[in-house]
Amino acid sequence: MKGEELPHSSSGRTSGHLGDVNPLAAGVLRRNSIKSWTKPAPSLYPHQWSWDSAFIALGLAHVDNHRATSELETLFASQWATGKVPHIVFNPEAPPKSYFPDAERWSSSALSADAPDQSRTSGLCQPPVHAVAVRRIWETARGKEERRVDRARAFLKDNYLRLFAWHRYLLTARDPEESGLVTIYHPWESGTDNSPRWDAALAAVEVGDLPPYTRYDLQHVTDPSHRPTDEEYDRYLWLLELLKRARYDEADIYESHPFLVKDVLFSAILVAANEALLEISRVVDAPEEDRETIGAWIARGREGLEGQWDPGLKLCLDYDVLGDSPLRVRTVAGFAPLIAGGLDAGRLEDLLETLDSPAFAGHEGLHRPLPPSTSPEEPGFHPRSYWRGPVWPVANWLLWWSLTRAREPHRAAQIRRETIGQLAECGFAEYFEPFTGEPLGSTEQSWTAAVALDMLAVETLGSD
Ligand code: 2M8
Repeated sequence: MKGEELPHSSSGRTSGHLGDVNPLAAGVLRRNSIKSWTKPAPSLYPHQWSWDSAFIALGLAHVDNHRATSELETLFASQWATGKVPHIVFNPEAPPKSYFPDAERWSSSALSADAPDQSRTSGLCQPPVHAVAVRRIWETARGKEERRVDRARAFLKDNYLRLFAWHRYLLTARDPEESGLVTIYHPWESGTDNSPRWDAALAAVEVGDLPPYTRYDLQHVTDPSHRPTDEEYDRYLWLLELLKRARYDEADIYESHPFLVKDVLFSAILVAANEALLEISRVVDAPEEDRETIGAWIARGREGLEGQWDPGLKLCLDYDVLGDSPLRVRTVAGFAPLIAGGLDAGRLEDLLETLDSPAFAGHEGLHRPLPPSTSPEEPGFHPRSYWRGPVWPVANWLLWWSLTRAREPHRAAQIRRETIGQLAECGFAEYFEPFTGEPLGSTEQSWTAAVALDMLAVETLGSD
């Protein structure tokens, strides 16, 4: 794709006009696109990431339906035999020494017969936003010319079984207890990598004899404090080493791994994705039996989340399987029941109270009333460090979308207005300092642009 100049000032900020956000966001996705898929960011992330691609497809559905479908098809082409959709599909043409851990370090196809032969992937997975994106592709095609509707229906038909296998994997291999909650093996699976959600469970991991490594991520950011620390990286790499020793075998991992955590955000996204899958199953005329199964998955997920509710904090908490205890930290993940949907009025009120409280969007001194990824009242809060405090547009999207589904249009509209305003003011950064609005991490982050496209377009869809 040919690059196109943005009206950027030297500080990397956009023009400040709300009306410019849509074309500028589309430009970010065009510049980050490679063949049939899109890099999460120009240089920091040179491969295909799973949930980034789902968000990217969601945004692309509004501007280029064909690209939206190819984004997901490329990702699903690397699905494991178990149904797992890998968290990274490596780009064989990425510049050398641009991202670590690389495909060699994961060695997934050499170690596991379940890994795909034709591509190289990581051995982990990420939150399953994909069915939500597939449904969006359908929603944006519906009511358009016949050819487009037929193409979208065919795409749904081709991908329904892949989505079903992906969700079944999460409901079985990742929840042998049938708790309704997904177990993650690594903070990278949560997508909120260095969040203090994981501090206690990670502290219990003893790092053994770690093969040497060099971090390349630090060369792409202006300040290393925006990224996880070296101590965190040692633990991340040690957990990877242990997964390799288990040859990525789920039963072995469950037996021996020192990091097994029930992730409520991941689990809630799975519930919402199952709602989308249920709708997709109707479009493709799937067997009634499938619909019953998906319905049962939704109910089990919501029940599991209810069991993790902390009435004192008025938030939902992750659960450390090995420590047999809830992880009592206030982060945006705590709004999981809102994302899962189907709430009664009391629970919704509790969550809205927490969202508006000084622990989150009501905190004094915030640049904009948007929830920091970690509550500023938490000891683990850090306003510049990645998932420890900065505001993430992609997390705002999850809340905006959930509030819309919960029929809270005014609150949803406020998040949308502030998010789009932030991007108009500061550009499509990966994340933002909550008190100053300073853009942090990578510039031109694809999913930031994608959620802006979706937020700007969806009100005209009339379906959400
Ligand atoms: C971040 O995670 C990767 C590891 O997967 C990294 O820091 O190197 C997270 O923000 C994750 O949620 C995201 O999918 C990925 C690519 O944007 O970057």
